[in-house]
Amino acid sequence: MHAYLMFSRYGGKLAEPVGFVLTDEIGTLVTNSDPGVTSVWTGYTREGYTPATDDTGGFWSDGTPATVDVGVWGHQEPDISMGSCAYMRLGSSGWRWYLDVCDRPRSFVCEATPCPTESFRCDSGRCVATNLRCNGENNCGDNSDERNCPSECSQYITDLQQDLVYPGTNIATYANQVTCQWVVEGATGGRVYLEVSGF
Ligand SMILES: [Ca+2]
Repeated sequence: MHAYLMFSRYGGKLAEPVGFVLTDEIGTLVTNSDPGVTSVWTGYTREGYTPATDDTGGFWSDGTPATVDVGVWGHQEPDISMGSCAYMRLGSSGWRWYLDVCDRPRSFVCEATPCPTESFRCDSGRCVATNLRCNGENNCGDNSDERNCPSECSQYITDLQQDLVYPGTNIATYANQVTCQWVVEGATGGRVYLEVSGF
């Protein structure tokens, strides 16, 4: 869990053991870099997950939804009663994916390098200084440093359980002639009712 939190805080990503082939290749990389390592944390966790319609969900280390189904190797694996964090272990039949309690000390394997302290990871993977985020300039090149800024007009809205009014108390008045991009994401099949009352 410490690895998971550290990576998500700095925009890194622990390896995703999606399927037999990828998991085995990750395991080979680990073994080649340090032959003494026979188990490593990977990027899947169920910590903080609230089962809704099924009980197989969780998250990758970048916060995106995942499911234990994607990396299952054998019948009824992995056993989700064993813990909430995923690790890979080298056994007689190669590397396999298991779940364990999250606080055990263990090496970990990443597929995206975390950005240094005081920097922000762009969607493109590039790192820019934290103080360039939400400064009104496109420093990332893909504008990802200017999205979801509390004081800017661009917003990513997912909580559609209730009526939302923008600008509300949580969004500042923005300057004239700025380009705003609002992304509204709701449940599949749902409808978004948008009303513009004035500019
Ligand atoms: Ca910027």
